[in-house]
Amino acid sequence: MTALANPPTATPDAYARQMTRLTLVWVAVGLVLFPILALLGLVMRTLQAGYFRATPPEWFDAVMTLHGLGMVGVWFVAGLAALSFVLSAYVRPSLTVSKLALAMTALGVILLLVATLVGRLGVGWYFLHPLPFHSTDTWPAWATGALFGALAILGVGWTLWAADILRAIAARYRLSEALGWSYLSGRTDVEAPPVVVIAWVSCIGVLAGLVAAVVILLLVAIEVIGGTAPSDALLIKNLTFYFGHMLVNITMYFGVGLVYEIMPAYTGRPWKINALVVISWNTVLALVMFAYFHHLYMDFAQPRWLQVVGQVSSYLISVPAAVVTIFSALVLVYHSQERWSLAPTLLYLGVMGWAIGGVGAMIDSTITVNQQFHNTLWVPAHFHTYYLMGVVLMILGAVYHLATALTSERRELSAARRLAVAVLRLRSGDGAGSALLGHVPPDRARHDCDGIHAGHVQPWPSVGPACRRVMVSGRPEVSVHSVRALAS
Ligand code: HEM
Ligand SMILES: [Cu+2]
Repeated sequence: MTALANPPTATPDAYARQMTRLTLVWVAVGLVLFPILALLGLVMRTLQAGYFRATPPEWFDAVMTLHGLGMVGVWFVAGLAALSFVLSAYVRPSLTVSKLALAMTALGVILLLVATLVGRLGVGWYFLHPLPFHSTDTWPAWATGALFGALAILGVGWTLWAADILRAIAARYRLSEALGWSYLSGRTDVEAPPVVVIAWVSCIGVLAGLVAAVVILLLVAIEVIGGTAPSDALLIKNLTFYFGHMLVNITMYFGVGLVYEIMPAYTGRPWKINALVVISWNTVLALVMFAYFHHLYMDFAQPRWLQVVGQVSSYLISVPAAVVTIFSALVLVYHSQERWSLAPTLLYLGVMGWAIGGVGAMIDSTITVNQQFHNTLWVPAHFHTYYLMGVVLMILGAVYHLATALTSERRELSAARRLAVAVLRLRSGDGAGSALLGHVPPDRARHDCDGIHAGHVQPWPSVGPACRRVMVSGRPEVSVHSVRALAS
């Protein structure tokens, strides 16, 4: 395998080990839920094709609600978990907050499963107000309660998680560094890598979107508990789509951040911060909020200039977000000695799929087209393209990269342990090993061997300076070479 740009466990301390374990749990959650939710998609296609006509129609809506909220949630958390992991080479995201987010995600998922599969709640991901409260007995009131409970729990958990990433970055970089402005002003002493800039922009976006979700929940709570007049349906619809628009777009930026960080490990060329990257991602932060107006085209009650801003921003944002990333990725691989193993292939295909889905999105954000395409399958078609062929591939590529890096490192560590134990045995005897490499008292050797087997004594320090020079390097590749050299 190509040398890693940032070996994931460069500091083999307890933090790195726990971070690895936690990331694997997040990834496992995603890899288990994804095929189940995909199967639900297949169920919907089967029902649409006219099979199983006896199925009551509300099942389609319930399944679609679970599928839509579930898929978007799964890729959001998988993306943020993978991003936290690569960020932990530079900053220290809190493990406690991530664990809390994991527990809250599990609870939210259970509530969603119960609301849709038991309660048959079929409001769609956008739970268009006041539809959840007018089920005409298709679903019980508790299912609506479970939906809002799930949204509240997930919203709070993810807000804390994203806020903690910002905290971790702020602990090392100043705002001007995290946004790359210091780079533009010519200061190159503290250089935040692109993944830090992208993570910063993304987590600000996540928080903005989640604040909108919190406002929705508060308005609904005031209405239900306080018994006040119904909330303005258009306001709630706008907030809901702001939340959805931000969450989906930011999930793609998580994927792109992973590509920036991991792709150079395979092309052998760095993807360093530069003026283009800084200007692009600062522009993205500004534009992504305005591009949201493309969700307002049907709401003729609102001013016309909102729609115009929506179309113009949607067109413009494709330049900094997509075009810059796509061309940079092309430059990165062009004439490089890239070995197209699975991880870089998935990352690369993800960027290209994002471009294809993105063109679909731009077409849909054209007002005159949207008048015709709204409420047709064009809409799910374009976002399935940029999700399934885009960010899903990017995240899967990143996960594959991290998993191979971790397993080869683990294999190398176990080889190093075996070697260390053999060396200690040699050094504790009376023979040539002891004479050549330095003598170790037998009980000290036995103690170290036990510790190495149990995993709480590092193999490297216990073997002595002469052997250490061969074994220790900090880089797993070298240690494995030395193991092989000594074994032959
Ligand atoms: C893997 C195979 C997948 C299949 C077969 C599939 C299929 C479907 C189908 C048939 C619909 C209903 C469309 C309609 O009639 O309006 C749908 C909706 C949706 N899907 Fe997928 N999908 C898949 C993957 C994904 C992924 C990866 C995501 C996002 C990460 C996703 C997110 C959504 C969303 C948000 C909706 C709209 C739900 C709503 O309107 O409430 N799907 N999908
Ligand atoms: Cu949008």
